Amino acid sequence: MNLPTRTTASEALMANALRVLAMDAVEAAQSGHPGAPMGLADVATVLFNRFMKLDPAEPGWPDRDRFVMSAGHGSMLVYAINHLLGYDDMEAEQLRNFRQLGSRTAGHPEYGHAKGIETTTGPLGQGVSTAVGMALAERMLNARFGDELVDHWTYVLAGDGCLMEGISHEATDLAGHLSLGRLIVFWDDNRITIDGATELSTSTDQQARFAAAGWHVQAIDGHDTDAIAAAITAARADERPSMIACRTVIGKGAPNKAGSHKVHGAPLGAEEVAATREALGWSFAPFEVPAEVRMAWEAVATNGAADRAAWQQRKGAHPLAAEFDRAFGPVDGKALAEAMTAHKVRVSAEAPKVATRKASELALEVVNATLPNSVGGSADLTGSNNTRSSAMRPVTRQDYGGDYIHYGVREHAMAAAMNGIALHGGLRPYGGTFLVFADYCRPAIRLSALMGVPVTYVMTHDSIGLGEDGPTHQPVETIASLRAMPNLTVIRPADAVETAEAWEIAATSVDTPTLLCLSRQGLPTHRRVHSDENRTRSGAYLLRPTSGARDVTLIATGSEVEIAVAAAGLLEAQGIAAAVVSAPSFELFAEQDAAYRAAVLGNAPRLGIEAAVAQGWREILGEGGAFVGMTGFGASAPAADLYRHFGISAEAVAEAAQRLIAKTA
Ligand SMILES: Cc1ncc(C[n+]2csc(CCOP(=O)(O)OP(=O)(O)O)c2C)c(N)n1
Ligand SMILES: [Mg+2]
Repeated sequence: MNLPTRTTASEALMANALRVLAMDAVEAAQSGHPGAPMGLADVATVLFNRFMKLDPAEPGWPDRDRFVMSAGHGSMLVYAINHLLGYDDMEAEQLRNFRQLGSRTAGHPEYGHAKGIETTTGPLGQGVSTAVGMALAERMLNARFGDELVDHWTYVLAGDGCLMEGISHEATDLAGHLSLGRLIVFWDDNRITIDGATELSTSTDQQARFAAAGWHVQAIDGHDTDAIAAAITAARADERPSMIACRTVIGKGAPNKAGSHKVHGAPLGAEEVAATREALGWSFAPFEVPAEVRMAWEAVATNGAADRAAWQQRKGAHPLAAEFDRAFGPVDGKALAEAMTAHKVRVSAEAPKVATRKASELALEVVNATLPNSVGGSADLTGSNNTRSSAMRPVTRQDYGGDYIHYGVREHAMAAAMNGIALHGGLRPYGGTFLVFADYCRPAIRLSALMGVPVTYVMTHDSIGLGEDGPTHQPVETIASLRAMPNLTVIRPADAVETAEAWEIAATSVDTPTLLCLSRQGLPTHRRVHSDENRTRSGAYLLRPTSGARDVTLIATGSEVEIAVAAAGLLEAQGIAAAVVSAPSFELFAEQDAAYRAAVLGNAPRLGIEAAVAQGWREILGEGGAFVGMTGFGASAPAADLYRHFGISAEAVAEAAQRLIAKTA
């Protein structure tokens, strides 16, 4: 391969510009991490100067290379690079206002805050794992659209911390297994973390570890520009994912503090800043960059613009151009709504008694047949999560043309990889595990929510209703904890109709991830009269109205809606008018206007029913409300026995309703 040598003469200067900008911005903020940017400046310079394909004028260009700063505390490196590349939203003013309210230069790089930030990083290990999803998406789209349209690389800078984190072990294992050759990880091997030398806490042979997982591994001096370039060239030539161990000095350039954990996360101080300028021979004022350096960095952008123009031309003449644009464009919500309405007509007529995990599979047949860029998967629970629809076929290292990913027993990496797939664009991922293991992926779910990427989590076995597997597998606090997370839509559908509606919401979401809580056990179809309207979208609605004034309102979710309906029947026999509200999504209900919410909730006393803890219900139930659910962990037994044992039954609900009415009267 004939690799470009764009501007080599001034690479040392280009790198020093990054060092000084990072050092000065941290000094101005009196907060931040100068060590990693200064140590990684040479690696970053060679990568961008000789290899990266990007166009700051078109930051979303689908065939750009992806750059992930997994060591997110080194955010100033990203901001300095993007400033020098000429991104129009990363002016010097942004660097001067590093870490200040309202600036784009947040403490850690945040997706959506500024152009050229491919993913939010900071929670160590997430970046490298998200990048695995990006590199996988690249191969999957390459299989669909070919080299002319999809042919790019994912580059990651990861520190000691990223590689220590458990998620990186899951993710690198998966990347090696799938032989994601378009992924190149630079390990910032500076042997320093916050507490001091890495020998305090790790003895892992990282090179051996990556080699064991099927990676191509090299080790270089991370300050030798030619060695860096040669290693990247060799990495690109190898079919496997590559790890380049870059031996670096943290805070390189600072004469007295380099190499010490003291430069990890504190300003250098005026004296050391001056000494660094002196040592680097840098005579320019803070945020002043000499024209020669600026031009060298801008040449990278100019080259990238030419690459982008050539790609645009190729795409213009490509037979798959329209399909490609559709994959990267908005979801065809109209087509899905039509298909899902037809499905709902069938389901409400047939009224199957199925678990909502099975109903989810039925809905997925519709979603996946309608949206060709839907990508499924499960963390080794495919048969239990019902995530694989009939026409799906697995993605393998030999054939990336499939649309179903066996993530293995790696929940956290699955969630992070799904973020990466969604961020990459062109594909819409969903993936399954047991709801109780949401905690095994929570940090990545949190990033989906924070970034606003429309990933769908298919979480089955959502209560004690899973039965014999027992309390290790029975979520009780999980749903409440997920409802506490901002910008996550949690939906716990009650039957096959609500499940279809939930999938329509999830599959068309633009900037909110969706988490479906689905039952293991069979549930009756409550909605037997078809309505075109997606009632789940309102979050909660009157499922069983009363003929006259209500004496009590029973509000339930998921599998407990059946119990609420039965309890309403018992109460009716006693002359008590009980309305039943199905409340599949608290978040969607909170978005409705006050009049709608008041009409649904009514003025009668309210009783909530959910086989989970009461936390989070008060907003719906009000001060005077009552709750039937769980107060501690579950147990191992058949589901029906457990519901009886824990007092979650139609009889118990009817009694609780009577007590509530008596108390309020
Ligand atoms: C999940 C997580 N745990 C802890 C932290 C806090 N933290 C930030 S940087 C860091 C040390 C990172 O060491 P390394 O990756 O070697 O970075 P370097 O000091 O070399 O810049 C820690 C513990 C974090 N950001 N994320
Ligand atoms: Mg380190």
